[in-house]
Amino acid sequence: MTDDALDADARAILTGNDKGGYTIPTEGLYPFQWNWDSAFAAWGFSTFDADRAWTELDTLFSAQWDTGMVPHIIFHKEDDGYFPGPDVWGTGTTPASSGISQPPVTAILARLIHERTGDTERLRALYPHMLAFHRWWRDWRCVNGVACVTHPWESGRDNCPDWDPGMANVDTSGVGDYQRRDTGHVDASMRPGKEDYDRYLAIVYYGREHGWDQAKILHEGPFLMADPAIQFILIRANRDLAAIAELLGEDPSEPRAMADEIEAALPEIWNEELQAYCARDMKTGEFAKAISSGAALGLLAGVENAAMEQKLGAMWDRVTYGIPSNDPAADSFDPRRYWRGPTWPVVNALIAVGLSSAGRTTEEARLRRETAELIRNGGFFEYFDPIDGTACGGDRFTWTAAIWLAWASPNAGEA
Ligand code: 9WN
Repeated sequence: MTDDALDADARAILTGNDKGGYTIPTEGLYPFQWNWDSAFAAWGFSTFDADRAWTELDTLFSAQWDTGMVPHIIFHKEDDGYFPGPDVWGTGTTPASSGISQPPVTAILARLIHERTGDTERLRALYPHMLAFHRWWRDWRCVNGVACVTHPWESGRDNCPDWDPGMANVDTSGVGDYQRRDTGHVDASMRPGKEDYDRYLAIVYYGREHGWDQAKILHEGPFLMADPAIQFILIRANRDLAAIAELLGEDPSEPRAMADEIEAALPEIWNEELQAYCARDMKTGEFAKAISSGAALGLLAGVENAAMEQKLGAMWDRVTYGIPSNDPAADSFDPRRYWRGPTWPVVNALIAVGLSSAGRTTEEARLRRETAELIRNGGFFEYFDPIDGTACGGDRFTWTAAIWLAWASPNAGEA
């Protein structure tokens, strides 16, 4: 397929996955609206339909809780094809939604969408919602500036070895039987294992049993780990929100202060042994055992650290295509099993946004070339084996199509 034909196919994927104001990540495997997937979808739409791009974000924020949280899944319509569905989450919201969030990339992408489309009024309408979302992260997920997740799904990097220390202490004795749906759509060898799922559910049940009481979940819940990716995303997202505030004539001091506070907490997640910023269990202090793509998102935040860059460079050089989700030198590396090794085009795109901002054009071009090769050879799949490029997970995937249009395609223009 030529690049022009790929552009056309990517647009067809976005419009095909459009369920009316929101897109699903892919048919079958993920039949609802997902938080960070939608932010990427909006970026993709902005290359050919500005109005539809902003609508995607408006629909996402229409499910925002009074607390400011934007849920990780919004169950607009019933569908038995996914587990756990709304009954399992039991949040009682309208529209039905899950009880946790996902990486807050909306401000980063809304700023890029605005640069492309110039729709200041649509951005203005979103601003207070994005600010409330960032405040929620500050109040309910940051511990003295260290950004944490209360469930691996909240990180968006579900079964990354980053979460192994915290997951090991999750009690699954009350979980009982359940029927997974994901392995009916894609090969089980590419998905998280049964033990992972038992623990995912144990954490969900805790939230439901405690009425999604945020203080309870943060201070007494079964899982609380510092997430370097969210730490870096929040630094960048708050700086972008401050820039948006300035553009709109609003006061940028609050998002700026949030960025500064989170950046000042970085020493808390510095792993001396690995010479990198790492996931860390906030209950035990234990660090993750390997460097992950979470650390690579330091480039998105513009955090400079020579020792870590050297480690990240070595990790990148161990594969052929893109930044791997887990270091190939680690025992836990598995090139096709979900977040334990494969590369994700969306994560590569986020890293590239940071490289572009820093004027690091050679590395940005390499990352773009490698990601484009994966898509040209394998199609618009969810993720890829970073060594041989095998396409994995769901096909005709919204966010892969979106980042092709907005970044990886030679016709995309600047990230
Ligand atoms: C749980 C939709 C989502 C992504 C996540 C990815 C995966 C869900 C799952 O799919 O997570 O949220 O059931 O596996 O890990 O990043 O947003 O594409």
